[in-house]
Amino acid sequence: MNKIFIDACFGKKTPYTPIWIMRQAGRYLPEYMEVRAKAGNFLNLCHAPEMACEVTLQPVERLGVDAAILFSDILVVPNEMGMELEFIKGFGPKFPKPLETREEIEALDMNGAEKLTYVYETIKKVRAKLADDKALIGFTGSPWTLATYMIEGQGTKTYALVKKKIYQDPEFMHLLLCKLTEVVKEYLSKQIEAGADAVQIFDSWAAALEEDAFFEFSWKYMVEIAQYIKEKYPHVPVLLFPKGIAGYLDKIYGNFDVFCVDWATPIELAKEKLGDKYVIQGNMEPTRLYSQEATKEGVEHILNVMGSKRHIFNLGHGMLPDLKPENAKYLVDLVHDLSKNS
Ligand code: 1CP
Repeated sequence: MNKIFIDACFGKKTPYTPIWIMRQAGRYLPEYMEVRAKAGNFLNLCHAPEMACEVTLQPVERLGVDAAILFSDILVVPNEMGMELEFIKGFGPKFPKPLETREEIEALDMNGAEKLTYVYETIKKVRAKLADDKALIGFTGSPWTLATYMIEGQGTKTYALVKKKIYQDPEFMHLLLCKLTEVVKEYLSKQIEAGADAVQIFDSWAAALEEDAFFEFSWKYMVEIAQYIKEKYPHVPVLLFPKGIAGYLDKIYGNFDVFCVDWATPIELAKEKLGDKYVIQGNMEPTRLYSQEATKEGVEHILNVMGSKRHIFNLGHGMLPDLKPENAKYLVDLVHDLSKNS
């Protein structure tokens, strides 16, 4: 059976515009909170395939989205490369011993992808239970976004530590980024072998970099990974999400299928600059979901611009935890209804 999300990724005509929502599994769903309480904490949940499978499927069942996204986190990769990781309630992720020296980079475990067996187990379980016409999206953080956390130790507003490395010791950065690129290639390959139908690379901190630095320290590595996956698995769509780089769209290049647009980039601009070359995913402003009226206005605008062609609907970043599930359902139904046969 055809998966409408996969057809859309390859630019094929589909009966309506497919939709999934970044962070569609998570704290806004009471059924997620129940499973998470059983798991004890977030990382335990990622490590338990049976429960991770259950929360991956929850938004498909409740919202009727066209794709599931693997429930995990980008930071399990550095964790399995040997960096201790904590998720602190009310604060977020933390690496208590961030990377400082080249020796520490050299000591990272290059077999990290082999150790992520719980992720592949989750994918196998999800694929076995998911309907044939729904896609399962695997994912990873980009080398740059992962490196940011590994050097800063946590989320940051200034990126001071990691950017200091870029300008004071670029070779340190490239050494780390090359290692992450190799592990991520293996990680995505293994996700695909386990049953992921498509893969998305999240570059959440792309906007921290000025143009030349973005292409040298982030995009180049994302494109290298995409090229590797496209050569090995041409039937698997690759989606790239560099968040916040509206100003650099003219210089985007590479062999991948879907360009994901953040909410601050006008969809008209993304379509004009990249719509002929790539399918576009995105990009409703996530807080519109607090109001059904604002949601309707946002959906109508985006669908009008994209004309139900070469487009996958999504938010321009993740769903917020205090959102009402019925508003997310309203969005999914509205996108399906309004894009049908148009
Ligand atoms: O239950 C909880 O309290 C944990 C909250 C949570 C969840 C639900 C975290 C901690 N991660 C996740 C799941 C997650 N993370 C998914 C699951 C699939 C989905 O439904 O979309 C995905 C794809 C991610 C990816 C991720 N983690 C990114 C890239 C996407 C993005 O949002 O930009 C990033 C940057 C992270 C790091 C991270 N993990 C968790 C938090 C709160 C954060 C962000 C922290 C920060 O802002 O620095």
